[in-house]
Amino acid sequence: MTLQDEYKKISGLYRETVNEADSLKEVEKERVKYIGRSGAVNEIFKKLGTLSPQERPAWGKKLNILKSDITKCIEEKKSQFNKKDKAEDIFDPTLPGNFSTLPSVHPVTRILREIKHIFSSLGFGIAYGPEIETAYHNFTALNIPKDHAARDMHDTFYLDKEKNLLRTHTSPVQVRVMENNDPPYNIIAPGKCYRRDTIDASHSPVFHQVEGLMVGEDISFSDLKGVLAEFAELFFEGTSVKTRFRPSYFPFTEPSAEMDISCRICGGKGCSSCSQKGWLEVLGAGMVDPEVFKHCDVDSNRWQGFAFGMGVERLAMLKYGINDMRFFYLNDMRFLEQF
Ligand code: 2NL
Repeated sequence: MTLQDEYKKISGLYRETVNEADSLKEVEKERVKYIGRSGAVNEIFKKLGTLSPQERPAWGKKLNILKSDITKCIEEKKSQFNKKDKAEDIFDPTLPGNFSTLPSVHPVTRILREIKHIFSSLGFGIAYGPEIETAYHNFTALNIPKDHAARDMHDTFYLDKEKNLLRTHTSPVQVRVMENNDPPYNIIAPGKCYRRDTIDASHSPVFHQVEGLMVGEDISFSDLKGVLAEFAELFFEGTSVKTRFRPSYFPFTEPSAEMDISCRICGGKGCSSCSQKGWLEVLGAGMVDPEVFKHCDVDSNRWQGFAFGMGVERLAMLKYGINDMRFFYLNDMRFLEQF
């Protein structure tokens, strides 16, 4: 093709192809194609040498004008895309937000912390102990005889024939505190417990318990009632919860009692969540049996006091109105995100 033909072709073509580009990348391709180092215009410049000296200056001028026209056309096209990109970046306060979940504390951990905080405020210290226990600390020292139902293979995870096991409650922590320290005692023992239970709405083979022990020279059943009613008041804050104590039986306490709270759903009238009773059981307690003191070498003629035990999952279910314990262990984000 002659210089003249090529000039005609390029000058008639560039507007159309540049305007057809539908992205900045495409426009850049067009720029390289027409006015890049080895683009079409430079190729025409190379052919200036084929013209006569008379013709050359005029064609040189024409080619320069073509080059600057193409440059202008490309810049205009580019600025169109830039404007569009900027418009997309503008913050639109009417659009829905990006909802991201903030990290939160597991409901069982939360309740555990609340219980610890309340008893700390009432003057209790916190004691911890091993989850692998001896049958002696878990049963014998607590006056649970060898043929007692709780010792049955069905309830306990034994690690060997009969000596070591996974603790079935946190009472052995309190036994160890009494073994290793002189009275008075004023402690709680929070932690994981294990039982060979089938999972259902109210059972889990791993669960959490908080036990407590208050022993002194002048601690009576009135102190038991006062401390535990105060705990209920603080734990179920602001709902004017009522408490009542019913006689019960535990091998490690005498007398023994269970504490109920008035049902917060029906206000005590009776509904399906309290089995029409108007009351819900929250914990077990009692005066430490002298047999237990004897095992721990504590003089029961001088020292007396009370102990109690509560299930953390149970308290969490009561506080949050959850009817199935399995929610705590499924780790479904739709459940966990609510805490
Ligand atoms: C319940 C009942 C209870 C205790 C736990 C205890 C511990 C020692 C001595 C005497 Cl070292 N007692 N613990 C006493 C009464 C009740 O728990 O239903 N827990 C969920």
